[in-house]
Amino acid sequence: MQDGLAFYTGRIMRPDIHAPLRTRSQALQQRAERYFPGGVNSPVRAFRAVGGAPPFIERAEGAWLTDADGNRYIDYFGSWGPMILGHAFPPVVEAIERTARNSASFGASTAAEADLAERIAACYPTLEKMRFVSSGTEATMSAIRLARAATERKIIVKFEGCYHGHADGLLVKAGSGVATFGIPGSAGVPEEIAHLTLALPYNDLAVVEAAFAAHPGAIAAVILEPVVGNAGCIVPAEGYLAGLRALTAREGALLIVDEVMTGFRVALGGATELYRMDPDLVTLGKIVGGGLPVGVFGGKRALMDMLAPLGPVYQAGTLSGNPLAMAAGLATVGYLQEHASAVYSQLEATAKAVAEGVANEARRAGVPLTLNRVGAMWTWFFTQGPVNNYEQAATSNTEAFGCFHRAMLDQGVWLPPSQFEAAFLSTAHGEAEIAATIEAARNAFAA
Ligand code: HOZ
Repeated sequence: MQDGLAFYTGRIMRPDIHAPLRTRSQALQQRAERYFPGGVNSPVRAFRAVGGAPPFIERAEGAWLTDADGNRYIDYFGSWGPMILGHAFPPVVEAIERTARNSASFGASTAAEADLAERIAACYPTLEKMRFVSSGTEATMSAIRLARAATERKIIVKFEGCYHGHADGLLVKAGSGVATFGIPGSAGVPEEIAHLTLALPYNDLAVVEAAFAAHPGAIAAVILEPVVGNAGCIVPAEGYLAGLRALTAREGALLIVDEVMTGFRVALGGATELYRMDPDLVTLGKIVGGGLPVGVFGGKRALMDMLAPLGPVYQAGTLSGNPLAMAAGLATVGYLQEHASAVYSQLEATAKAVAEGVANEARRAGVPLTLNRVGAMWTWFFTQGPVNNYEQAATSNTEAFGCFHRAMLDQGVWLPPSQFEAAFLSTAHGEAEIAATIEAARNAFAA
């Protein structure tokens, strides 16, 4: 065993820390396994990468989750991103309640769709026109269809460890659950489709240049997470994003910036604003729906007008622009817009305090750990680092991460249950939560 890494054995070393009882959660998991593969409706919820049974959540308020046994946890995954204002944020709850009284769905247009679009366009000038869909997967899938139609080309460039939802062509060397479970792609994706996706290392412009040289006039689009969240948090190198913009423009390919995770998270205008990007298409999700299922794709007017009913590219959805989702999105985006300066400076301060506080505890305990963070989105990689691409992220000691995760959970701190996911916090996280989290980490690292 290496120095300072005794907790790698899988034990919490402080004898006074015990896992709380989770008997109701365990029973609920057993019942769920009768109906759902792995007992879950999305693989990353199954805790397979960190061990232990996942607690079932009964309710949540602000920064705190309560499980079916009444145990409470400080939430650092925020429903995988959307809950930037904390759980059951009153203006969001009121907006949903008010809207539901007029019926949950019409399958026809409502004023709220343009109300939300107007607010989004004010934060993301690239989105001259947009479409609402019901998930991030739908948004990226539709953006790619549009890019192929606009360029009359077939090949898509993506980056290893980036995850853009579970559409066939985007699962090649993907992040999130695909990286968590160590599978190279997905069974059921025909080779002919996988071959149309080139997965390249992130943060390396030369390989993108080489791909364009190897496939002249054939690459329709480059899609990326501008700050990677789905391989854990990876920060774009200086000049990388601008370099991709210049390369794609030169080669007549489109640049699709997937801001499903970073949108309204790393800044009000997401990474597009933070890194002054000018992409052709942007995808959004998570926060923009305030916790309800929403995705958005949009971009330059001429491109978007290729969509039916104006143009030949087909895309549709029964629940697209759903009134409840629009209401939750409007309440969330409206609040963020109106309080942007206070919200984003608070998020930066609290995220910095907790992310660096835990990293300092690791350093004191002699545990090799690399912290990557952009605003209220970060990852503690259990490796010496640096971590600038998926290959480097994959050097992390995932067993150590699993031990750390269990030790934190048992002390009431719920981290995303995979080394290859980003942690998030909300405006509801305050000094008490930060202090309790750092103390829990100190205990977890105490060998
Ligand atoms: N897109 C989420 C973050 N990686 C994962 C959510 C899920 O797959 O359930």
